[in-house]
Amino acid sequence: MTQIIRRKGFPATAAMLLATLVGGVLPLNAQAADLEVSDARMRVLPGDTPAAGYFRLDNNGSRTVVLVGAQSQAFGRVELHRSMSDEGMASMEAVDRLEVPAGEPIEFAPQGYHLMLMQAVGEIAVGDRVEITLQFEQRESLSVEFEAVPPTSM
Ligand SMILES: [Cu+2]
Repeated sequence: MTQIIRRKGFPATAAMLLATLVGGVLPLNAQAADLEVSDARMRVLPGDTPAAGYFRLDNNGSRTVVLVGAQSQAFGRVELHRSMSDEGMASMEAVDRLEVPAGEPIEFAPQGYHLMLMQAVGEIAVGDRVEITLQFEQRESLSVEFEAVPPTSM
């Protein structure tokens, strides 16, 4: 009797093991799942002045991801920038790569990191939604909708 029960039990255990393995493999197809972008917005300014893109990026995975750039069909050129203030003088510099460790969210926000959105292809009005693709080192890109907000918005 004991033998039969064990034999009956084995396939069930195997099936569970398989389900666990498959469950562990499948997320590779949705690699962006452990990356979460929230509060994606862009401050639009009149004329040819570049817009600034802000967002929060959460890395819910187990390893560091590296943001290396962004692009958008709505802009001729997109760069990662960081604003700095040195003895009251505001300036900004381009950032080639930005490491986002697991569990340590990065905020793109005024006076800090931002996407510099240059050479707008068309007029962007407050309330518009514009798709921007964030590019990472050694993993698939992530498309995010940014909402256009007034220049006075934080
Ligand atoms: Cu900038």
